[in-house]
Amino acid sequence: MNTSIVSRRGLLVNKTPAGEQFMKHILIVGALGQLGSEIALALRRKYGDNSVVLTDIRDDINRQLIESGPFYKVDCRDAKALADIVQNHHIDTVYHLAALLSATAERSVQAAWDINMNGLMTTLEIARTFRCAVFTPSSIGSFGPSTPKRFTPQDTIQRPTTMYGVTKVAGELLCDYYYHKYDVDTRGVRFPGIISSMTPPGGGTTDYAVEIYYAAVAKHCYECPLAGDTYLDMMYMPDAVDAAIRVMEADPAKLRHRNAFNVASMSFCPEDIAAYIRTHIPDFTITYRIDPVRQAIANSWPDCLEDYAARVEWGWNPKYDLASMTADMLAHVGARNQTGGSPCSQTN
Ligand code: AKB
Repeated sequence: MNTSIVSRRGLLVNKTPAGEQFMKHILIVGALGQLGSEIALALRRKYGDNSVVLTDIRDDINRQLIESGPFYKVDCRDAKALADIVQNHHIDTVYHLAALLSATAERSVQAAWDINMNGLMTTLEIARTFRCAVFTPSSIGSFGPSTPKRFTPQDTIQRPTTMYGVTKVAGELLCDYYYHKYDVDTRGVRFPGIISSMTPPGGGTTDYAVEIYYAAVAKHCYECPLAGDTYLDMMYMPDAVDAAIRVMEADPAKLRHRNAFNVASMSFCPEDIAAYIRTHIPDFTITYRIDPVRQAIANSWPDCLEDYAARVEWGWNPKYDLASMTADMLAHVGARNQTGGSPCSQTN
């Protein structure tokens, strides 16, 4: 029988007989972004539409998701509005997903600090007051040029050279702080670039790995903003959603780390992804027009992470590699784009 118990400082914890946690009433802050919209779908499917409350700063996209359950248009820094929602819906778990991504953050440094840090602080304070668990995504962007580049360890040097990275390291530390000081059940993973056929990313360094599939289907060619040999960790969305849910349901007794677990599933460069696309679209071509901002960010990040802690502590086990993801992406993007491709003679 599932039970609810109270932890040492008053945190309400819902547990299955096997010791795993389960969530009853979930709030997603930043629910209409790339990650949020697919985590929202998966959580609504698993826990019920009315048990998963969504908020976002905008309400002019994804009507279907907005209308499938409770939704509020709220700025992630609006403490009063979020506290009211948490109280009224008896929220026990918050997914805090509102953030500016790396390339946007380099262009809007102060806004990135404000949204990424004050947004997270608002959620953590509400979680402390109302005794909620919190999921916060960190990123491969929390590493920098002095971090070991290959098989980057779980616990290692973190001296990022981007504003996004600065906010991600600060966020990891803040979440650890709230756990140790206030017993808030904070958990999280360091996501790589996320690839999805449903919701486009926005303002990230790794966005090319989504754009390339759309360009391949529509035009059989792609002009890439990163150099052909730039290796980065990437992950297909179903695995990312699985990580975000699985880490929150993990038995806390088994967690030695809490926030910022390295999670890896594949590492590739633009030349690699182009080669895999060519196995489906033989005349696909890739050309390069390097964006210096994105290239500098990518050069400062690891090539590939080591993720032993996540595998041992909560059973992280990704399903997709570059071959299976490419087949799935091209099938989904192709199904949406029935107009067919045309040879690439014009610019992207
Ligand atoms: C970005 O490129 O900024 C993100 C990330 C790796 O965190 N996708």
